[in-house]
Amino acid sequence: MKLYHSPKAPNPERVTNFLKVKGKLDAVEIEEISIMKQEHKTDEYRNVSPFAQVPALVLDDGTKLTESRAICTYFEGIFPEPNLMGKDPKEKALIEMWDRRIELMLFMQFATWFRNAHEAMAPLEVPQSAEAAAKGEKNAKGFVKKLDQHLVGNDFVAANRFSIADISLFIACGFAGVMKWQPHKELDNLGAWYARAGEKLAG
Ligand SMILES: N[C@@H](CCC(=O)N[C@@H](CS)C(=O)NCC(=O)O)C(=O)O
Repeated sequence: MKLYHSPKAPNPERVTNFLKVKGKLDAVEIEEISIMKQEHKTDEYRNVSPFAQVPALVLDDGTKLTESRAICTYFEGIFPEPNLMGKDPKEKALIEMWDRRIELMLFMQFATWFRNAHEAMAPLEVPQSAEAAAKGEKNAKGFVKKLDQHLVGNDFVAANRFSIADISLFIACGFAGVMKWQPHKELDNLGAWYARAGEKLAG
């Protein structure tokens, strides 16, 4: 199977870090797609990913998976250990709940801010909107404050153990630096969690 990856871009990094924690990075052939060079906009790549986004996973039978969480669900199924998406209905629901919140209330909001404010994104976000950027920034920063409170007494984001939700949040915190924002350095509980999650990701 082949994974289309853009190093440093947060959604692809969620998938490669998920695989890394599983110890299975070698199980996929990786092809790098440069978003900055707009390689994801070619007809050839659109044939893999109709929305021209990275990551994408193409299975050996030709099936195309083009949502990072769906790709992780597939990897969780074929590489069950260590479990990262929940072992029973309650854990699965809690982990999905937090991972979706991180995706919708942090990733999406941060992306709106970054794409509408950063000069490197100008060719991809036409036209950029200062109003949209301000809204995304406010929403992302508001969510992270709530998350910091959630982490009082919780070592990890969901179900009292390391999971895909921690991987998503860790990647988001690191990527926030492109807007000179380091939420884990501003908020104490998030900072302590960042150190714990970093240890798990380092193996
Ligand atoms: N919902 C998708 C989002 C994928 C996505 O937005 N990927 C970004 C990189 S982090 C991308 O391909 N951006 C290129 C563009 O928007 O032109 C997923 O989770 O995989």
